[in-house]
Formats: sequence, structure tokens, C-alpha cells
Amino acid sequence: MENRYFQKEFETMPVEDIKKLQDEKLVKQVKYVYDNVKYYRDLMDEKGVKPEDIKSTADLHKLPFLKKDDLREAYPYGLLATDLKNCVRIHSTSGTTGKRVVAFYTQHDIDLWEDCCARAITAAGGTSEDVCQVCYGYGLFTGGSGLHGGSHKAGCLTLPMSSGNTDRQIQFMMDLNSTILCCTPSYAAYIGESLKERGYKPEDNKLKAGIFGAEPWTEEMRQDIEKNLGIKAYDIYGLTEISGPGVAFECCEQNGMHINEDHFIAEIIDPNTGEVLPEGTKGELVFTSLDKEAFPLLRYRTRDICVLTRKKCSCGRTFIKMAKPMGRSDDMMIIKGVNVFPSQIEAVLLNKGYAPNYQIVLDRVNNSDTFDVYVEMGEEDFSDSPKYITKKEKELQDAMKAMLGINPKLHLVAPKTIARSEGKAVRVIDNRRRYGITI
Ligand code: DLL
Repeated sequence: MENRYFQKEFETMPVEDIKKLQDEKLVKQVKYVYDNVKYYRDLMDEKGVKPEDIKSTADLHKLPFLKKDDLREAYPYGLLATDLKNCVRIHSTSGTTGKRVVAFYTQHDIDLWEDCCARAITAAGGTSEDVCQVCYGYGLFTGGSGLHGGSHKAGCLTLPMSSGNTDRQIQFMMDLNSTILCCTPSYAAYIGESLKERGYKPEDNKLKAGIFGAEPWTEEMRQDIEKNLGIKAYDIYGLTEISGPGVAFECCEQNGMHINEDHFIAEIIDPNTGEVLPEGTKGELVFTSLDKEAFPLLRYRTRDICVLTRKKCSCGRTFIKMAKPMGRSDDMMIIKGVNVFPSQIEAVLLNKGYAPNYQIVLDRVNNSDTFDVYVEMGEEDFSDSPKYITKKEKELQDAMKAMLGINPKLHLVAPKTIARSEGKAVRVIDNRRRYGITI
């Protein structure tokens, strides 16, 4: 596919120029935040840092971090940097625990955010010839509005479906010839499954690309979705606090997401010590916004674990790439003392030919963790022979033990018995919270 850019002058900027641009913008953004956000000014004063101390990105490490707890503490207006009358939109995180986090946007912030989403859609091949079906949720969640705005800017015909009502999604997809699908990867997998159930083959739809994100997904899941829908599946990353989807997006190489470095600086830190780690090292991703008016965040700790690398990319983009997040530091389960990420379990399943329909249930019995994994059998290999099921369970359990170092109790269940998700999938049910255990 020919490489297409939405804003070539930025997306392919020489690395030295990106650095220069970041240096200039950072100095301004820090002063802006210090002058307008008391909460962060207090953090800087506490650390003894003044805006004048930040002369370039080399000084970034001097600034204090912001954490999700700060955003909760400052809820709702404590980190707002401009008068409310200058704001035109509010979004909120999809978190289910604790106080929600709200983010504010001026029209300028919305414009930059939509540009980022348009870059993602254009990189996936989106043009004015395309019909872009947006089935991320619309509303407080940023997925729907972000990709919707990006689709407009990229010139696509936009189908604002929002999430859910899979029958209607499929009807419109087929009747209106959707070519680009935007949703969570788990919903894309479900749409693929539903199309198959209705007797459609991958070549029956006009889809060519999917832009999937908002939750961790594996390479194996990508291959599955690509095969079932007959498309190229591109990853997109973002978070409400920093704007929404489009902070980073995949290009035709499909091996990591370019971070929109003209708007955000990314760092990787050691989640325990806060020390900045060199490129290529796994750690927690931290973002600093460079252009935001309403809700600028400096050194915001995402809790997402990943790796950054800056290698020459065949797409021509020069922005640094982030690997697929390997889960969040807070999604990491500690089971019997072992760190386990849901993505590891998913990788084993897909490797062994299972669909990524699974649920992990954690509990505590006699002061010891229990670890159950429920996995759906496919229609093709479904059997109610106990002997067959036990054999298959054992096989899968051994593969998981090899990957994780601990043994889950594996339960193969009948097809379609694990609830599907139209938004972010619920993979883990941690009943240990009942006993006040929050790990
Ligand atoms: O999920 C924004 C978004 C919408 C991104 C649509 C992509 C597509 P939040 O609800 O605030 O925002 O959740 C942000 O989701 O910190 C990651 O842990 C996770 N996440 C987002 N994209 C990816 C991805 C949106 N591509 C949190 N891979 C982030 C893995 C992702 N995790």
C-alpha cells in the first residue's frame, strides 16, 4: 500500500527538528501550567522547580510526576488550566473503581486530537473513497468522538454507529459497504464471529482495514481478526487524560505505534523508582502534553507497561514507536506471588487455536489464591465427552504453566457461554477484593 500521511510535514519531520519543536513547546507548556494550574504549581514548588529550570526536554526529569490519584484528588476542576467558558467538551475515563477522572477540551484541543485520529485513519489507508464505521462508544468515552472527528478530517464518509446492536452493525456494514471498522479488538472479534454465524465469508464484506484499540490485544488476536474479517488490523492507543485515541497509531509496518511526538513527549520509567529508563527498556509509559490549553498534563504516569524504540520505519514516519502495551501495571495480577498479565493467557489460547473468549476468576481460599481460567471451546471442536474435555484442559493447562510459571485451574466451557463485550472486554474477575486484597 502506498504510504499516506495526513500531516506529512510533521509525521515525517527529521528527528532533530522534532526535538527542537519539543524543546520549544515544552518550555511554553511548563510556564503555562505553572501560571494557570495551582495544583501542579504546588507540586513544582514542593520539588523546588521553577519554570525557568526547564530549558529543554533534557530537563524534563526535573518535573514532578502526576498520577491518577492526583487527577482524582483534583476532581473536577483542580487541573483545569483555562476558564471554563473557553472549554467546549468534557470526557471521562471508563474506570469502574474510584472517582472518575474528567478531562476538559477547548476547540483547539479537539482540533489537535482529531488531527491525531485522522493521522491514524489515513495511515490505515482511509481517504474520501472510504466508509468509516465507528462502533466505539459515543458519549463520555473518548473512542467514539475521537475516531468520528478523525474520520471527518480524513474525508471518509462517517457511519456513527456507536457500540452495540450487532445486528444493526452488520446490516449497515453490508448495506452501506463500510471499508474501515473502528472498535475495540474484542468487539471486532465478536463482529467477525457474528458474520460467520450469519453465513458470511470474509470476502463478502467490503472492509479493508480496522482501527482497534482501547484495550490490550495480542499479535495472535490480530491475525485471527484479520483472517475472519479479511482486513488489515491496525492498533491505536490513547487515554482520556491525554486526549483520547490517537496518542499513538500504527502504520503499514504494523509493528508498534508511532507516538504523535509533535504533541506529546513520551518517557519510560521504572514504575518502582520513577527513574527514567533508556530507549528499548520495558517500563511505565509517561506522557507530557505540549499543546494543550484546557487540560495540559506534565509527566502523567499512564501505568501502561511498554517499550519505546526509534528505528527507521519503512512508512517514512519519524515519530518514535511504542510497542503494544503489555498490560497495565495495575492490570497485572499477582497470583500466588507471581506477576501475571491477561495478555499472556490470551497469547497461549490463540497459540493453541482457541478464540480469545476467556475469563479469569481469582479468589482466596484458606489464605491461598485460587486461579481459574474459563475458556470457550470452538463450535468445531466442541464435545461433551468428559474424557476429551479433560484431555484438552490438561493440554491447555500445561501450556499456561509453561508460560506463567504457575498452574491455573482450567475449565473448558461450551461455545457462546462467556459474555461478549461491545466495548472493553472484562477479562478478570478478582473476588479477592472482597477480602480487602487489592493487588
Ligand atoms: O481507551 C482511548 C481509546 C479509545 C484508545 C479508542 C484507543 C481506541 P481510556 O478509556 O481512558 O481511553 O483508557 C485508556 O486503555 O491507559 C491503556 O491501558 C488502554 N489502552 C488504550 N489503547 C490501547 C491499546 C481509551 N491499543 C487505557 N492497547 C490506556 C492496549 C490500550 N491498551
